[in-house]
Amino acid sequence: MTSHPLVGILMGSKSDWETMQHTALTLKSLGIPYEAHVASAHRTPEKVVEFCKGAEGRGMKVIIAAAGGAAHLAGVCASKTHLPVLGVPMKGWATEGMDSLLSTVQMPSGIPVGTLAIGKAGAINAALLATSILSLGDTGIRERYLAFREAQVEKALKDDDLVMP
Ligand code: RP5
Repeated sequence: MTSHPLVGILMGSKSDWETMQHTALTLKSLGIPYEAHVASAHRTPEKVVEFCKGAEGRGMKVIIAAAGGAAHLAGVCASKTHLPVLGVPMKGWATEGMDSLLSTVQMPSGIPVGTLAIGKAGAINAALLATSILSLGDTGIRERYLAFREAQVEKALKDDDLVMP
């Protein structure tokens, strides 16, 4: 199994970690090496640019960028790397994350960001989508991802048993 980080998680603030820990936990559970950093498109733009420019050279395959409010982090990341960038809009703002969602998802044509749902669901799904992308070129990751999905089916079927009269 590869030990160098395949996924880079960037978040605009430490306050985003409460949500983004779910990305990290999901990647960990699937055996995907990652690294996570606080780097902001407006507070520390040079750090964001340096990270994204160096990501491919360091062996990374996917970048996950999380931000709230005027959430331009994912777009800035995507402008500095051709690697797939997945955006996770943070909740908890004046509009419950709609501002984050729209400013992450509404990229003008030419620089794509794959945007996930607001908050925890998006954080978990960003990890799963990253795993799906990685599974295209790694049979071990593919097997672990398929096993995860199968286990999820089994759990859902068991849950259904519980609610039957
Ligand atoms: C954004 O501002 C961050 O991504 C975070 O969601 C939000 C608030 O940051 P803090 O004021 O909590 O540091 O850039």
